Amino acid sequence: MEKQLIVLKEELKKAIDNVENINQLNETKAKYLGKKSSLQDLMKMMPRLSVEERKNVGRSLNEFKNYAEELIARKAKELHDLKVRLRLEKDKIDVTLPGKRFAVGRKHLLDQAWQELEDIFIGLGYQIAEGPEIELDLYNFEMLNTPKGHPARDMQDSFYIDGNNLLRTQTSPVQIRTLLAAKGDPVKIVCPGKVYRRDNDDATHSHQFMQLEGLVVDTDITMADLKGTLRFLMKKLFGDRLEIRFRPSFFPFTEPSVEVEVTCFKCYGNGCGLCKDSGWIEVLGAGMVHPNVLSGAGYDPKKYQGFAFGMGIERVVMLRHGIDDIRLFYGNDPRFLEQF
Ligand code: 2NL
Repeated sequence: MEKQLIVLKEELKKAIDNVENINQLNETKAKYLGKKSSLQDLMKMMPRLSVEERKNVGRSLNEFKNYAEELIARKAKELHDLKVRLRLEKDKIDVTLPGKRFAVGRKHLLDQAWQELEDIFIGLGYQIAEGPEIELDLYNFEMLNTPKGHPARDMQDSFYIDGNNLLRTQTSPVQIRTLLAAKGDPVKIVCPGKVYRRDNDDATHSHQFMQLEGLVVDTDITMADLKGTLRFLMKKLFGDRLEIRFRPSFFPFTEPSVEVEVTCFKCYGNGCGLCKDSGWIEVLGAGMVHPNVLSGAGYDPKKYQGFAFGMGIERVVMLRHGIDDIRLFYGNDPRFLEQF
């Protein structure tokens, strides 16, 4: 019996050594430990042995079984490791190879300015209001104290869709819509957005550009509020050292109306090419909301006052960066866009 087991061990060891895959290993396992194995045959002899013999044989058989199981387990692990190694070798990637570089885009310069302007006004407690780009003549002109035939319409001669609808020439119609919706309550908004005018495109004009208009309507609003607000805005945009000044102007929807100028930020008032030796640069238009606009939108002009302003976003950005051609904004040339 002992001898038989020693031979069996040798045989098993050889068989396992020759195993090449998991199927073969399972077959070998069945052959040496399974129901029809010689081990089972030997086990079946046990009842016929004496107590003393049974103890010894039992121990030997057990020892064989442990030996066999350990060999099989070790082989199973070997086969598994081999499989993993082969797989890793096959799937190997060289992480030291240079990769493909993806170009990272950025926010368009105009979007940056748009966002910066919104942030400034949100900081002052304003709401942002937006509206449609196809507008009623009623909101774009009529309710802004600019009736049909008014000479001020010429300056923004427009893209009409039909007799009543046009591409908005300013974002003021959004402000009219806001006033109508507020039904007599105070309003404090800025309206950024695209506007359209039948301009001949040149270096500083485009048939489509962006505007930011502001409107504050409440009781006790004076021109001092307008001046303080715009002075703050100009300092944020062009630098703290600057001052602003008002010059008389005309808009149908404001009275009085002003052009707002800032100290030339290139020469600081000494005179240079940028400010045409005046020391001042014109940036935007503003004024106190015309009583006709207030009453037309349902506000009693004796009780309510308002100030309003409007500026071109492109113009502000061009001034800040010394950009001399508005068409660069819309050309999508990365050599231009990447600079900002
Ligand atoms: C410009 C400057 C301006 C306004 C826009 C406005 C809006 C309402 C009432 C009164 Cl609802 N005014 N907006 C005021 C002054 C100037 O834009 O150069 N526009 C042609």
